[in-house]
Amino acid sequence: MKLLTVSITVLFAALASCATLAQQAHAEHHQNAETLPAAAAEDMTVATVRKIDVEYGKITLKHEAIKSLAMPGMTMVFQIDDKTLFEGLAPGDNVQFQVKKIGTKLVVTAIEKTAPSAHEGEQK
Ligand SMILES: [Cu+2]
Repeated sequence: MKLLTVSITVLFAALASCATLAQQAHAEHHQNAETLPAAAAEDMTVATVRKIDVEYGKITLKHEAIKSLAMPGMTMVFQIDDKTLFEGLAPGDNVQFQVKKIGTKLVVTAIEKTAPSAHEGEQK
């Protein structure tokens, strides 16, 4: 009976050290392995300009899914408070933009052309 008790104790000790070793190995693995690259620089969404209304600060964009707003791709009107953002934009332009929800409004805070649009054959 005593022998049994001893062997159980040994067994538990062995198990315990095994677990400790396993944990150490696990921790080392995580330290050495994939240090994840920094998150994507900016949360830009791809879109095509449909319509621009500088006077009222509105722009219609056919946009792809906006992750930060959990919004699927669609065509919709956004507000642009900073009118300088409209500079150089025209319907048909392919753009990337950033949008922020301010109150109930979706305001474009950054927008830039990603590729020359088809209508821009004419030189200035
Ligand atoms: Cu939308």
